[in-house]
Amino acid sequence: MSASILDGVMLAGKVRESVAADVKSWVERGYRAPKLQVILVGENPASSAYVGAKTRACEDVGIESDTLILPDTISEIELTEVIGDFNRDEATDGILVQLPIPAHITPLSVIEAIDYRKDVDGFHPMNVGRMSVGQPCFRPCTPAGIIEMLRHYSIPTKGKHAVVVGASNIVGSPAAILLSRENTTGKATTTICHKFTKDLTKHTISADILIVAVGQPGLVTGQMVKEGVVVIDVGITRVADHTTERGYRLTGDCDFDSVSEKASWITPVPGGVGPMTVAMLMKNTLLAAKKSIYPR
Ligand code: L34
Repeated sequence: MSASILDGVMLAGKVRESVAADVKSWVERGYRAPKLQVILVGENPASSAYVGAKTRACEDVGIESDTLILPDTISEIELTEVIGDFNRDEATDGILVQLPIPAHITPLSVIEAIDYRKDVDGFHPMNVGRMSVGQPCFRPCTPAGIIEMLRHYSIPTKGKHAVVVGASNIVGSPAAILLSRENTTGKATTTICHKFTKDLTKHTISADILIVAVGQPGLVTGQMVKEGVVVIDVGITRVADHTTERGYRLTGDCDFDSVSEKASWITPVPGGVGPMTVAMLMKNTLLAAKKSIYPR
């Protein structure tokens, strides 16, 4: 088998078009445009690139955005105070602190400082908890984007074996929750693998759907998967490459050539999950502005 491509750029475009239309009618009804507040701590080049993609997407769909860049020396208390100001600001609908943040700050403390009604990343324990029990919530953008892709391409998940490699709070863990829930697209039998998993291949080889979110180029090879598997490669690592203009290329966690020989579907890197993450953020920000999830 030779895999078909799950086209994240195309599908993200569709999602953004639909958000843009909804924003337009929201504003035509007399409401102000939704506003996203991005907070970037320090100067991580990859983070700056992702935040740039997010603010361009906002502009594209009619969402206002502002990026506050803070020095990497900022204390946890100062950062939570800044967040408190945005929590209280009526004109701010969504708040996002781009991760990673400097090591002296505890990410979950910062995330918990965000008003969960403005937590468009879906990382706040309130949203994670509500997702876990199947209540309306902000779903994390990358997992929500993965679900959207599976749905768009009519890839069944019910009763399938979904294997998630990587147990992060941003991707792996929430992806596994969404895939295993009975009340959403999901209903899959789900295995979560992580750095303590013994014999990774034993698990990946039985996957009908394989989601890899580790950040380790080439971790999964063709020999580790079965014929017909659907592969979602969330990894996006900059690997030095002096033949390119930027001096690097982006590489996923899967060895694309050998895995795509066996897979039925696969996401490319770039052009797969990344653009979907950005598109789902637009969707969440609109939901926040409309107070669709948490009416008040
Ligand atoms: N708070 N931190 C918070 N929320 C998030 O949802 C993220 N994530 C991850 C890192 N930190 C975060 C992102 O935004 C990863 N991520 C992200 C966002 C966008 C893209 C990749 C990762 C993206 O647009 N990727 C493009 C290529 C971009 C490039 O050229 O560098 C792609 O085609 O994959």
